Amino acid sequence: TLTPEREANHAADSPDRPIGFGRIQRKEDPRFVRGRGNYVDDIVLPGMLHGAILRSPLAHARLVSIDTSEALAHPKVVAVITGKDLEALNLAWAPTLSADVQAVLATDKVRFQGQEVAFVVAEDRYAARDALELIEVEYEALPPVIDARRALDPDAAVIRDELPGRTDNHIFDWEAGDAAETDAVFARADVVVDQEIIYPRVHPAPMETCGAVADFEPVEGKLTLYETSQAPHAHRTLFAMVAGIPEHKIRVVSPDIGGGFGNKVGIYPGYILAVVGSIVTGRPVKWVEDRSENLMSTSFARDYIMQGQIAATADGRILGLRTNVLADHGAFNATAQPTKYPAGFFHIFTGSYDLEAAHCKVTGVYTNKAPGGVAYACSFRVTEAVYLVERLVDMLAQRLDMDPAELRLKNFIQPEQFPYKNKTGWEYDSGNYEPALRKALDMVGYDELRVEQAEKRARGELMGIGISFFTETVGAGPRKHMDIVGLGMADGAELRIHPTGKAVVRISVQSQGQGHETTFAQIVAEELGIPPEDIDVVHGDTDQTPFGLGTYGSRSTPVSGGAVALVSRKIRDKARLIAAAMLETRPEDLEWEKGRWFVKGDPSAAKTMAEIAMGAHGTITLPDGVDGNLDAEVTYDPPNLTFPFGAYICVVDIDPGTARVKVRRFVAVDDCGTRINPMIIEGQLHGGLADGVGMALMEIIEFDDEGNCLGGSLMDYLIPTAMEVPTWESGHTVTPSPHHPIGAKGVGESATVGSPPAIVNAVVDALAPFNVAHMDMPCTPARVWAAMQGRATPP
Ligand code: MCN
Ligand code: CUM
Repeated sequence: TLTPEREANHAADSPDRPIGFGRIQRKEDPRFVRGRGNYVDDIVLPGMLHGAILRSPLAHARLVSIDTSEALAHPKVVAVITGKDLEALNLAWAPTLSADVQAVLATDKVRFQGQEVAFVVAEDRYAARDALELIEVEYEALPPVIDARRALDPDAAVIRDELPGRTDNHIFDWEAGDAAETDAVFARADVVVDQEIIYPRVHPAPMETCGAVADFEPVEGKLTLYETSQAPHAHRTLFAMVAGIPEHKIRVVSPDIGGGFGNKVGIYPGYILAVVGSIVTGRPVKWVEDRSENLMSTSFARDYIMQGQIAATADGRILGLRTNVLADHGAFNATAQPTKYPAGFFHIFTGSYDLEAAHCKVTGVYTNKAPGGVAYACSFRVTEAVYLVERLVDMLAQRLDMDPAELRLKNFIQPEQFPYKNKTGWEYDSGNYEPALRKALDMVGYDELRVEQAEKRARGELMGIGISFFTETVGAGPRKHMDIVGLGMADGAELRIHPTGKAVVRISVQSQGQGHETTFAQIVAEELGIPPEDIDVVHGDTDQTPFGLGTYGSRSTPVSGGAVALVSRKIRDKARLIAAAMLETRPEDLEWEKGRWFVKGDPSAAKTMAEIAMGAHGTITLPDGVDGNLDAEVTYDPPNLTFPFGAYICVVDIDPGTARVKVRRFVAVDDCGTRINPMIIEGQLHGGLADGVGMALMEIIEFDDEGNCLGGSLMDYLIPTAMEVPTWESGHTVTPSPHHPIGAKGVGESATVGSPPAIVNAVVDALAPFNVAHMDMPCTPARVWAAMQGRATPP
């Protein structure tokens, strides 16, 4: 049987589908379901060579020597590049997105298992891989720093000893909120809950791994780079700065992308090596990593050790929150986030509650692990923040013997308090939390579930109900507060209406599966009344689209969505002037109705957008100041971020014999303001909820004492399948953003951010008979079993 959602989706392509916002089927899907997508690995250029990367087997070692002679003698090998070669070109080190540098190929030391050591370029992929085994590398092992808690010990090996004056593994200290005020609030609290909460290292593991095809044309000096990128324009500027190729001679193309989830924000050594390979050989070079390379060397996520404290009165009024975080950033600080915020947007850890004080401090450290840290639908670390506060609130409820829903309802920021300034510097744009939570409670049948749970407990069965309520902050800018390596976070849009009334809109953001070709056409359709199928959305090619910072932090709708609405309105205004000339009346006498301008009081005297477009390109005398054609462009600098929110409730059953957790039900009520395409929103939520099940129950990238990565394949790094997830039950409320042109807030990361605490809260709730107060993710059978035995989490 079909869920109501699926039934609605089946009806989505009915002839009376909306022109504008609404449930329409995705324009991009016909090519995907027919296998006609065009991914980086589908690109084949004449004379193209293939690159492969030799990676370090050790986590920390001095590089003594590299002998490439045998590899070079391989009949199909065209070039072998080492760190020494790059040093000569001044390309051995590249700047990261966090004011650090990262080795493109190791020169002095290797600093994590899987680090890039040499690059082979050969006639085919197999030969390139074979030749890797012919390279002789001599390493001198060094003690690795694996446990972030040991990284600052005086006797810890210094990982970044190549940096002048470096004597330890400390990267940064960052804080937000008021420490003294928070201490005072804690001092007068009746109850304080104090818990170490770990958000383990996980990996976004997109279906398509990272890759690039570099094509350097030596006569023109033009580089065309096809790459898996969430931010083609920012990448182009960085390539110009790193490689010294003038920016107008670089074209970055991100074709179809098979999932990004933050994994494709940064610039990896492989991309740079493909470029160097093409320059050196004079031929196009393709580099595509395999699954293990992706899991072991590209941007991981989380890895936060959080000591969290929550203070409240005896009757459940939350007073304050405080946390001290140790952030493991791996061997190079390559996290991607606005410059001002080394811990991303973690300081929204005050959540959805009206507090008197809050303070957080984050310390970043180097370890001998892969770099990264901001990925996997994290909204710049709101994931960690929501997990922390929602676990602490649940622990407080347990301590006070209060219902967790009740406790949340009692402490929510109230609707009349918006725009709400929180204690760490955010201004929440809008919110109305209670109806969302009440709706979720109704949908799940909360009271009946608690009765069922009590009955089951009496019989020795383990059933848990977990709630989480999250507030996100997504849509970075504005540019004056937010930049990435100096590039202000604003985005452009260009809209061109062809003479026949068909349109093309060019945007600076880059879809990796979010359905932008559909939803951005819908924004134009809503504003201008042109059917979405008549609007082509162009993205992912720097030669064809306006500058902008790209897709991450669910910023496409909040930022580029705003740009597209405004550029449409610019066209609508211009169309009014042209329509007035065509109708021989004054613009003030015209009224807009979706798709046409008509004379006030005489709806039959009207010009449709198509007629106006033809007029704009035709022979009529245009009014003064109107320059013909129907084109416009804007750059949108958002005044603030948007603050979507949601109420999630999870029901789990735990097998008392095997400790296996089964997610029986999951209700998600989301509020992302104005909804452009409900079907796409549900798709985003379903994917994010599955992520949540993965992180809560299965996924972790662990290391042994030597620094061997234990999550380097999908045999070891478990991700959920249809077998592990329930049928999602979703609902929504609508609280528009007051500052966004169409009132929309981002939604792409909401479910990944909001769901893990609901699931862990449910697991801990199920384990109440065993007096479990907290357990760390992932709640695998072994860990749950240990918790049931009253033992600490097993390794
Ligand atoms: N949308 C809507 N109405 C709203 C908000 C959004 O209809 N009020 C639609 C948008 O128009 C868009 C989609 O929902 O088609 C997601 O929009 P948005 O929230 O703006 O997020 P982005 O498009 O910026 O996508 C980025 C976000 C991030 S940061 C990660 S990580 C993630 C995610 O999207 N990676 C994804 N979802 C993903 N989904 C897929 N399939 N693949 C990924 O790599
Ligand atoms: Cu943090 S993952 Mo998304 O922002 O690309």
